[in-house]
Amino acid sequence: MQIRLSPLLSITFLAILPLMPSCEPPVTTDLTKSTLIPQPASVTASGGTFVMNADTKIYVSDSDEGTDAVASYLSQLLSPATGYALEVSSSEGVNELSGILLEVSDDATLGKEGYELTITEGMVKIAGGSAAGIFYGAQTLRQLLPDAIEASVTQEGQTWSIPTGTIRDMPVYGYRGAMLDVARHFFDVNEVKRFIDFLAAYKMNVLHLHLSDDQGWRIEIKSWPLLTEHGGQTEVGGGKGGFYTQEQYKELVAYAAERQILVIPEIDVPGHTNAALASYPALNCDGRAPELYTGTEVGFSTLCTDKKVTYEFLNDVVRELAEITPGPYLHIGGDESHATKSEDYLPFVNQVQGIVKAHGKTMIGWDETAQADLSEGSVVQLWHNADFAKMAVQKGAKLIMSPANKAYLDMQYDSTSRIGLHWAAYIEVPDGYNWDPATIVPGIGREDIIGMECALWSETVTDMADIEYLTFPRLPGYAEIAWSASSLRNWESYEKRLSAHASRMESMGIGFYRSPKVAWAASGKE
Ligand code: TNX
Repeated sequence: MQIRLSPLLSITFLAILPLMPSCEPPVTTDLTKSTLIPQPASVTASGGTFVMNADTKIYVSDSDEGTDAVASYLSQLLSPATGYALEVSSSEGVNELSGILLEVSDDATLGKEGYELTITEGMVKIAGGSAAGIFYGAQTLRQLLPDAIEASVTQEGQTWSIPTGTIRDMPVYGYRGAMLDVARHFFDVNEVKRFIDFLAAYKMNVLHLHLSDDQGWRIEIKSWPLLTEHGGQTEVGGGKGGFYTQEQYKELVAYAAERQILVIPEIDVPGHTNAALASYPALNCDGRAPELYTGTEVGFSTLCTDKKVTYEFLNDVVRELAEITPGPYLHIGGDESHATKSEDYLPFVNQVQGIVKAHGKTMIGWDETAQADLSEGSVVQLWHNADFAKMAVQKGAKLIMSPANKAYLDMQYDSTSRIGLHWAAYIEVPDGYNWDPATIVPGIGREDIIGMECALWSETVTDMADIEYLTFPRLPGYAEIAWSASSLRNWESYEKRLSAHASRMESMGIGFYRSPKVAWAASGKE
């Protein structure tokens, strides 16, 4: 079909062209109009602008621990697009500071993760409760700069201005996580680093790595080398799989730590263990190793819970993982163990909990583990069963909220989404945003919860483009749920801010899902 415009219509069309939005969004001088995600606790504008230029320096005080690292992170973050050196120097003895100053605040009301960002025409000051707070202030500063700051090449002719005013901000939850399943499909070190960068940009602070499942074992365990030599060699669909050496894992832990992100490793037991069972016949009750598995069924495998070698194996795995994991937590899975006899499941979880404790770590388990004798401090991650969550709270445990029908990044947006599952729900962008961890399960409140985590299971996720498509634009919403007070959150405000983030995501090279549920700002690039 051909559409012809009448001459009159085309003239009218030409006449309105100059009124259409240009590619460059207008620069605002009103800080309260900034489209920040997550929404900060308070914003006050003063109507001017600070302009970053080739002479701008980043100052740190010699006495503040950890701020050096944040300063060089910030310098490296802002350098590619600006082309500026953004030299880091000591604030000591400098009379007329002009530039960006990072310092640890003595204002206890900020908490460790809070910050105060004060922007005047001559100066940007980020005062944080600790290096973490300063890091989050730096992420806010990043979002206040024009979207082009995300470009990987120098943006000639761009003015790097920021509206002046003050932002005071701190998170509601101390645990703001995302899980990445590297077992169903393997993602290499660089891909995981990019995922970590996504989390950092939205002030999330936990990366939960699902390191083992039926389809693959992804972390080198030196005392049981076949786990990766054999069990790491494939993935869903029969691809070549892969694994991280302990050195590579440490590299990821360090990369995450530079971004204030804690890595929580998960070894899923006693179910979801076909890759381990295929690697070591002794772990099977009948002493016979199954074939490697490349399908997507769940619930068919189990470690042999009454063999001594099973616990020797787990002790070695937990010991080696604990040695390379500086954070306090180890996740032991525990979900969907349908092949484990029910009378064996609880004693097994109790025993694994003891092993985790013996190696100085705190156990996290999926909600089924609430049935065990939870020790003080153990944490339960809700994914589908509210009764288990209540049981956990009754036993004194704290919860991480990951309800599958709200927080699973592997759920399709709608029935037309090119990848993803839908067993729990279709999760369009507003559905992923419009809920509150503190009210979603009746009887469970704010005080029972340490935070929330979204989860990207990877049965249908094969590469970075797939990760980006399912993660964006939902991730910023999960970050806001975990960071911002529920009284400050509403869809109308969030939708506006998210739509303004489209060109930012484009500059970051993120191939995001252009949800029809979001009125995207015209970026000129569609
Ligand atoms: C359920 S959530 C699982 C995973 C699957 C996921 C797919 C959970 C603890 N177990 O094994 O990958 O659904 O959405």
